[in-house]
Amino acid sequence: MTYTINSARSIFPSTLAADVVPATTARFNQLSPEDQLAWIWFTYLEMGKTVTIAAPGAASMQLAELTLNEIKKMSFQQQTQVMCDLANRADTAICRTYAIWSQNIKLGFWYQLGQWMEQGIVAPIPEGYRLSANASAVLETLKSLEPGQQITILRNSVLDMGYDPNKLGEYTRVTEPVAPPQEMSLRTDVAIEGIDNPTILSYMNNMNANDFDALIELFLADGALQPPFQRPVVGKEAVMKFFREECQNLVLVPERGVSEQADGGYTQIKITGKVQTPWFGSGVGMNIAWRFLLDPSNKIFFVAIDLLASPKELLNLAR
Ligand code: 45D
Repeated sequence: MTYTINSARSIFPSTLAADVVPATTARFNQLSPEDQLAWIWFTYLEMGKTVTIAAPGAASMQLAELTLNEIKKMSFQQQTQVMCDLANRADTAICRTYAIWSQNIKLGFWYQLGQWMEQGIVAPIPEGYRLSANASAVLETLKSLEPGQQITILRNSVLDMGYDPNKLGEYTRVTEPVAPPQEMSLRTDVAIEGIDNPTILSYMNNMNANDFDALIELFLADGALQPPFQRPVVGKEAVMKFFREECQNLVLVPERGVSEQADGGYTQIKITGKVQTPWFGSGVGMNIAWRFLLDPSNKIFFVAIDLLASPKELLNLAR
């Protein structure tokens, strides 16, 4: 048997992903725009008790600066309208600008608005705003989740905002500049209990060093990478674009793994461990599994990254 991307997606089928994340996001998306904004605000306050968001790099803020300054000059009423438009995915100039920003620029934009809301520069959520019963129920669900799951839901709510980019026709994404890879002398190597496969170790080490040129060479030309709760990104070029746009300054802390022969001389390897995002640093360790399928020449044909259902899943290396 030879593998397809589709069949590769179901290696290590007993891996339990945090399905509560897309389920909660779907419930959030049913709320009214006003409720969505207030919900995010209360979530942000709630999470602020235990974790802090790190200020984004100057480069990503600069790309949102024109829009931020425009909003800063508006009346409270206009500002509230802009935020509702974004939640509503309306067709406005700001919603169109927002639509072509990369993930980190969108997050940086809201980071700044959040700061300004706290400082009274941008319209706050009205004093005494009462969430609808549905919104309160979604907030209660969120409170019961692990921090890694909470920040993923918060991120989803931001990424889904703005005008639908699929309706834009042709456009060029606005993305942060890519920083050079970390200098060799500063790099550290991961150690993974049960794993000595050089491709896997290089994957982790190159990602941690932001060395995407070396990282992409570990993949087959038609290789694929599947981020949590997403469709696979297929082909070296698309995967490289994804690395450059969304993977700068991640910290991968793989802990243990299992490796076994699969059909046709392939090798399947499952690794579990933690991942930190630059937005929350070591304050939030997400529980992650990587499910790799390597071809007979030890190149990556497929890798899925899963956000795990619970810390218990870190020990699940069953086939
Ligand atoms: O509307 O091996 C206000 C891959 C109120 C690559 C607000 C990976 C109103 C391969 C509060 C102002 C990437 C797949 C809004 C590994 C309002 C690989 C603001 C995995 C919106 C390991 C809200 C990486 C704000 C992973 C400021 C799993 C919200 C990375 C900010 C995960 C939310 C990263 C932020 C995550 C969320 C980052 C900053 C989940 C960041 C989340």
